[in-house]
Amino acid sequence: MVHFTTEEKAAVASLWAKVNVEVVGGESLARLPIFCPWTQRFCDSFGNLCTESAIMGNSKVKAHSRKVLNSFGNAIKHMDDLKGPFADLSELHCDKLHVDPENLRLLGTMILIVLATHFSKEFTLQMQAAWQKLTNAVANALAHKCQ
Ligand code: HEG
Repeated sequence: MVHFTTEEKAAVASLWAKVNVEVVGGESLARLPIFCPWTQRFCDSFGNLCTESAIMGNSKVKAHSRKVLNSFGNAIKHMDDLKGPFADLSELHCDKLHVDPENLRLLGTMILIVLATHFSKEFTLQMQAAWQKLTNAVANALAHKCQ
């Protein structure tokens, strides 16, 4: 189990307070199929995903990304124990959707990239380290049932 220091928790929370979940979530999720076209196999029901602008403007991608980012908000409230709160989502992603755990990590990386772009001044090395720890921990909690 990863341990977050008080400073790391404070760093994560201070940036999270400024995050617009729809914008950051939308751009992060949209970047997944742009950079990793193979993930599109999960998006059959999402409509037009053929071009970058179609992905960025896709309302289902936006709605889904809001869900994904809100579950990061939930993670921030439970940083000392992510496994419990993510147990059901782990079952969904591993047993039902068969998402490759590598893609769970990739989405975490896309979130880091988007945060760094939006908050370039605040995204210090310390801030990056704290967020990277969180995105890894969330990916691990989600992948827990995939083994
Ligand atoms: Mg997943 C559903 C969170 C990565 C594919 N994902 C969901 C839901 C949440 C969530 C909260 C809604 C569950 C519900 O409605 O009960 N996802 C989530 C997080 C992460 C992630 C926090 C990041 C690490 N998801 C992820 C990746 C893929 C994926 C990488 C595929 C490459 N998720 C996926 C699909 C669904 C969800 C296909 C079902 C969408 C639907 O049918 O509405």
